[in-house]
Amino acid sequence: MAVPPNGIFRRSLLCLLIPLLIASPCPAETVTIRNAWISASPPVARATSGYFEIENHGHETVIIERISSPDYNRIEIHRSILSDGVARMQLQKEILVPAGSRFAFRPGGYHLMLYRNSKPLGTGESTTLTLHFSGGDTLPVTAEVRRRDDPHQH
Ligand SMILES: [Cu+2]
Repeated sequence: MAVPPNGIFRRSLLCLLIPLLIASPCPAETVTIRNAWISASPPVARATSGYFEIENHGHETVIIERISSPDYNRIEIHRSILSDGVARMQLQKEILVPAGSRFAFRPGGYHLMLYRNSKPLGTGESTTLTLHFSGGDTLPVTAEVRRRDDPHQH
């Protein structure tokens, strides 16, 4: 990302201070996150998947550029697709949520791929997913570890 870390902090502080009356709202102030969860994984698995729903109440498109977590080295945004009858995952650069719309990460569709850096979290434990929006605004979200009902869905 082109924005240096201190630039991110400056922008985030601005987002706290600037009221929503002006034309350039900060994404963290205009979105609602629901149902954030991470799929429970066996101890041998290096990666697991995560999901949430985002609703953009604002008047501008919100762009999720990156997601981070203290419990995972790397989090990628993937999309599951069927190509010639074969399930594949496509790496996504960013997620666009137009003004007034919702976007859902869900099994079998868009999902987060989380590569852990320590022992796997158990069912009922939770972690923080931090959403990084274009412009530098960030939003921490609590995601609970749940069992996935359908084991082949990804
Ligand atoms: Cu994936």
